[in-house]
Amino acid sequence: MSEGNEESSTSNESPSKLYPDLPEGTWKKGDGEKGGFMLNSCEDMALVIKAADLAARRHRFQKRKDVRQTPYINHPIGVAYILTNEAKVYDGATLAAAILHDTVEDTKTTFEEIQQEFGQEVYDIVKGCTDDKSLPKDTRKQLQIDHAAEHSHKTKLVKLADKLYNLRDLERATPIGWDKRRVKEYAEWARQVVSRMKGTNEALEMALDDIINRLLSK
Ligand SMILES: [Mn+2]
Repeated sequence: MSEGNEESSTSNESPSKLYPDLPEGTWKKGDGEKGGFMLNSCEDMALVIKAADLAARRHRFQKRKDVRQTPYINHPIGVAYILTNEAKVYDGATLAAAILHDTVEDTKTTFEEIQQEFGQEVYDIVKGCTDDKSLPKDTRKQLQIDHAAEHSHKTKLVKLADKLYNLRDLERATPIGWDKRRVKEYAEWARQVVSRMKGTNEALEMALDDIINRLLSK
């Protein structure tokens, strides 16, 4: 057995035993990495599951715009998964908000409900990710560009992961009713929004740059 196995042999021990200096219910992934690497408490996990339950119920009759009519809920879950898997974001409020980010814009869910059930921080992030659908589409798109730089760090994370998910969908298959020109327009608009949120998360920004460049050069 190599020395490298020593560490993994202790991996099923309670994290609080491994890191006795940390408060109950939290532990750090790796040692001494940035603050964003703090793993969630049980309360955070419960918040994320509660968000998944509400989002699944509210989006239950909705489909994505692809030919295969993918259930809509695949999108918010996928956005949260981009955050944990690629951006290495484990903050409970950010992940719950990622799962809920389209519930107010696209279902009967209200901001008041999000605030009451999930608290101020999740509410703030969801609010930052919600377009005012009473405005014309072009205005909404322009407002996203205009306000991109003003959002909180956590809101920017969800917005970047949302864009990345949508761009990957567009690259995989052109949605019903879309042509190549519209796909390029979306990529160009995404480039403008994303460029105003630089310095938020390196992994997300690199993945976004790559896919936007690919879509624009097609
Ligand atoms: Mn979305």
